This record gives sequence, structure tokens and C-alpha cells, in this order.
Amino acid sequence: KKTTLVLAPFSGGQGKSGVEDGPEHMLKAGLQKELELLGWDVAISEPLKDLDLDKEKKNAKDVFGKCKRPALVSDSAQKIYKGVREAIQNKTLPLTIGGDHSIGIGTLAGSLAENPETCVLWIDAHADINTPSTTDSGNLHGCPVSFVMGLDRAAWPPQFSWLDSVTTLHPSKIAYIGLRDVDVGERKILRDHGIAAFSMYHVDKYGIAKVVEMALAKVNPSGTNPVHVSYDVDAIDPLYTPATGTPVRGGLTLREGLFIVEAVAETGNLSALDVVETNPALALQDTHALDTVSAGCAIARCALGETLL
Ligand code: DIR
Ligand code: MN
Ligand code: MN
Ligand code: MN
Repeated sequence: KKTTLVLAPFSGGQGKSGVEDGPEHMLKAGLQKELELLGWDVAISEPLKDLDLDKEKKNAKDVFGKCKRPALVSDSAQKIYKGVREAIQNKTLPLTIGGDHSIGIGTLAGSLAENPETCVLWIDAHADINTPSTTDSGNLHGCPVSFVMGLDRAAWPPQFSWLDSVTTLHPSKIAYIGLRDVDVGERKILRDHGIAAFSMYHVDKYGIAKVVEMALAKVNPSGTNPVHVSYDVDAIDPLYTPATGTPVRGGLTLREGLFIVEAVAETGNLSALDVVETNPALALQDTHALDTVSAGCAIARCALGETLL
């Protein structure tokens, strides 16, 4: 069992600084050792190492229509894309640690390039499926899914043309769990494409075990395809993960949040994991950063089999 920790200390997909420190905090909390104790060989990859993120983030000219920092987001996503591909080519499971969720453009594109059959569970309070036309905030961390699906290419900032050669994600191959803050334009996209979206309503109605079962049955009916889990820590209630950029109350309990990845681990189909949007700088007290970072580490451990005895 081998995994590559792909470090993605990136904040350009949204406006709050501090989310770029997520990877460092998770490593300081002992993530590598924890995974080794579970029997994993752990390699580390730093695809953004040569990028001067501070300098690039201040480039006021990097805008396209409403989109903020398209050149920086695209460049970083492409570097992460290459890092994820390399991890898979090395026969390791890529575990990408963010950073904001715009890095999902790179991680999902990497998975799809290596295996076009890849299906996706997107665990999030938000749908992150705005397009450059529908986005209100202009923050590209609210748009990664639309890029990976190839929606509305005519409206794309030109920098994203490298995605043209990558297999797009078919709408039937993604399911959401944890939604509770979805923009009007996003609702229409979800409906028009018949995308499986399990909101907190469905979690309350059916229970988390049934929801995960339904989500997996929808995206991976044969049960034989690789599953990429892209996990935004804001899916979990801010009681447990307060240090994140866009917290929304009424979320998953910590146990529900961990159960999702435990259940995916149990299928044996997990092919890649992202853990994103941990922002220790937004903690109002010490416990906030610790709780959020330790929840992020627990997501990784559970996905990699900790609770399968
Ligand atoms: C909102 C918020 N839908 C946007 N998205 C967030 O900016 O497009 N995603 N926070 O994680
Ligand atoms: Mn979110
Ligand atoms: Mn919103
Ligand atoms: Mn997200």
C-alpha cells in the first residue's frame, strides 16, 4: 500500500489567506506517521514548490470577466494535475492536501487522465459547480466541478485551454453529499444535468449509511470503477471544523463525515482523496484550528482504512 501526499498550499481560488497553511498544519499534526502506522508507504510531492504564490496573488491584472486570478488558479491546477498523474503512474494513491477547493480542477483532471472511468464523490456544503458565467463571487474555488465537466467552455478564461485534452467528467459520474448552500445558477445546472445531489435533508431523511450507498450506486453502479473523493472540510458542521473559509451551520456531524470515507474505504475502490479548505488562520480560539486540522487528518486516516479492523 503506497500513497503520495500531494501538498497543495494554494489560496488563489478564494480571497481569505491562511488556507495555504493547511498542508503544513496537517503534516505538523503527524499525518505522515499516522498513515505509516496504518501500513502505508508515504511519499511526498510538492508540485507548487517553484511558484511564488505571494507575489502572484497580488497581480491585479489577473482577472477575466468576473473570475479572479484565472492565470494563477489555472497554472497551479495544472501543476497539481501533473503531480496527481505522476502519483498514479507510480502506483500510489494520491492524497492531495489543500489549499482551497480550486485545486480540485487539477486533482480530478489528473484522475480522469489516468483513468477515464473514474467517478467522484464531492463532499461539501457547496456544489462548487458555478461557471465563469454564473459565479457571483468570482472565486474559482466555487467553480472546479464545472471546469472538470467542460461546461460552458465558451465563457472560460483562455488559460484553462490545457483542460481541452483531458477527459471530461460525465454528469452521471459525480454525486454530492452534504450540500446546504447552493447558488441559484448552480441549482439549475444540477437539475439540467440530473446530477445526484444528496443535501443535508437527505442525510436527515435516510441516514448517512443509506445516502453513501445510494451515492455510490448512482456513480459506480458496477462497483468496479475507481472512486475519487474530493472532501471539503466545510461539509462537516462548523462545531467540529470551524477553521474554514465559508462555514455553513447545519452540517454533518464528525462521525457522519468520517463514516462517508470509511464506507468508501470498505468498497476497496478509493483511487484518490483530496482534503481541502482547512484554514487555521480563521480560528477564533486555539481549539478551532486544532479541531479542524485533526478532523482533516481523521478524514485521511479513515479513507485509508483506519477503522476497518
Ligand atoms: C459560492 C461559495 N457558491 C461561490 N462557494 C464555496 O463563491 O461560488 N465553495 N464556498 O466552497
Ligand atoms: Mn465548501
Ligand atoms: Mn453561497
Ligand atoms: Mn468546496
